[in-house]
Amino acid sequence: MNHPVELPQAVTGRQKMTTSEAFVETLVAQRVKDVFGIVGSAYMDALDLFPLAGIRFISVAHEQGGGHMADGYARVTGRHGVCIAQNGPGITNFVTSTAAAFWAHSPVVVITPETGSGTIGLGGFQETEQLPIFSKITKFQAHVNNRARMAELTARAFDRAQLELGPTQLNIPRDFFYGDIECEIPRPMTIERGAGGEKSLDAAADLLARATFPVILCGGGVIMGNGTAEAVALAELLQAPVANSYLHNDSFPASHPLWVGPLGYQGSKAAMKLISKADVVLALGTRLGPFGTLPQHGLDYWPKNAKIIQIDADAKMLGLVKSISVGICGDAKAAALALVARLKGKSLACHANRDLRLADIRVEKTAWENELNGWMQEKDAWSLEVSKGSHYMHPRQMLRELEKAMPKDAMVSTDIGNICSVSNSYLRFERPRSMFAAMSFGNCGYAFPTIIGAKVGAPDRPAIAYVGDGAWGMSFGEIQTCVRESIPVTAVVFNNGQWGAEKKNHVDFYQNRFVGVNLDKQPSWAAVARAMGAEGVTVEKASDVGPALRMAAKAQSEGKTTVLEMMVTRELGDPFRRDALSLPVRHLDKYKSTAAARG
Ligand SMILES: Cc1ncc(C[n+]2csc(CCOP(=O)(O)OP(=O)(O)O)c2C)c(N)n1
Ligand SMILES: [Mg+2]
Repeated sequence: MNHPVELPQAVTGRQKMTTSEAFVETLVAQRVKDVFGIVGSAYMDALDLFPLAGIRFISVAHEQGGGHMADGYARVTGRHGVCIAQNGPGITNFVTSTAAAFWAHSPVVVITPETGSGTIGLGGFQETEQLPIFSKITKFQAHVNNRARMAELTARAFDRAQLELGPTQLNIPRDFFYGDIECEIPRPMTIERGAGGEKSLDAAADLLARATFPVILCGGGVIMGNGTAEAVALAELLQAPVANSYLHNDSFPASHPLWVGPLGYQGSKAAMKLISKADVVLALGTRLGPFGTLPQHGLDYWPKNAKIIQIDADAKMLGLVKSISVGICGDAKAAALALVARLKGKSLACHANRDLRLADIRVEKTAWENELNGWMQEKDAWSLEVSKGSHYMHPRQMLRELEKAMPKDAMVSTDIGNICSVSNSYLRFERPRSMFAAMSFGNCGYAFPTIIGAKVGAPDRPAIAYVGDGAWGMSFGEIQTCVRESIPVTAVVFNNGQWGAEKKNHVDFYQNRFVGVNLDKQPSWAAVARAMGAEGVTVEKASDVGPALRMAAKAQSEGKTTVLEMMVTRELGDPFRRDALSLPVRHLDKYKSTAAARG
């Protein structure tokens, strides 16, 4: 149990209270226990009540970090993540984290106190229009336009975040935290989602019964809908291979014989080869995001002639990216159960060739594991050149060692960068709510604060962030939060002395004309960690990686945060955006020397 203490109850019945009391009591009713942010005069009257309301205020180093922490907290608990800050600059610092939570489908409530209603538009202090800024990165915006509506609108922001699975904004003119109202505190809405329409479920069951090579693609909806057991039951009934959608490696247990690994950038070749053979794909709880199904490893694997059944809780996602044969607007768990019920006892075409398909799965998985075992370093000319003579580790070699030493039940967040992306090949999980990658928003600086929030939500689980050194420069300030607030985590920092993912584009497309990609004169990140009151360890040898990770995980149980600075070569894996870059064309004489050579 993470939170053995009895949660305080909100007051019941219509009664007189201040608006700050109404606001805080609504948080209590919504079972809020932790709020991330930086203190500010704008909401001080409400903040003053937090301790007696049983709400912990976690004081962070930068509001963006606080927003990511709320995201990590929401992703691991399934409950709301909450962040708050000072009007104006504190709130604009939430923009990136809110956009990231939007694409991670995290129920984060972003509380944004704003300039006082009496002076809006006069250009006083810390004023900016706070609603337009968040309008495209939230699922719902509540603006408290009247003191009497404080509890109602606060509750709605919470309900909508769960209902639509994404961040919502609660905008409150700061003077509205003062004053008396009479109100009743609304109770949280209970949301029960269903399996989807009967006809579409029938059509899906019919397609699956006739499929000779069905493949299941498990997405974030399986995780958020707590539907792993149902996905396993469906897979076992069909004896179908199961791939994870991009960056949702925790959507199906990796030890299961039907698991074949993740699709997408640096994903599993076994998953790609098997899905390419599918005649029916069951996309369970995935929006089939475009980046997640791009060709990889030279494989254009998406089965263009297969029938696609897509199940998503958000009706707007059905058929948006890929054309589908059947769209089911439903909850992944309930839909999987409904399909099992329909298919049980039916004669299934895929049972006729079951043994052949199972053998296929085994062959492809073994081949991919063997390939990974032999792929300890990158083999392109540039990587060979920069790693020649280096006594540092090969990134892949280090990632394999981390995988082997990964503590049981660990939560891992990953950042955006070349090495973090390559880690997609090596991250395997047994239970959902374990992998917190920076999702489609793809912002550097995501992983470290996100794992801090996850640790607050699940204090008994080992919490590990994978971060490139460039992204680390953006986010290491939150070590202060770990130390100050006693939130022990482990950051694994990949020191390759470069913004590697972008440098790879210079290598592949711009003939090594490097601009702004080398991270020279970096401090020792291990020494920085120690100076900030955490543990800091520099790791140079592959054989030291496992022991260092195990030690750092153990230190978490002693309350200590550790930064493991991994010294790796400058070699680089495949580029991120091969799909979006072109060779340079130049018309002006002045720039001709930078044009791609013809030929
Ligand atoms: C906030 C933000 N700024 C810039 C980028 C562009 N970008 C994508 S990957 C990357 C390089 C990451 O470098 P590092 O964190 O050192 O990891 P590496 O690629 O070296 O493994 C950059 C700058 C981004 N995704 N997010
Ligand atoms: Mg780097």
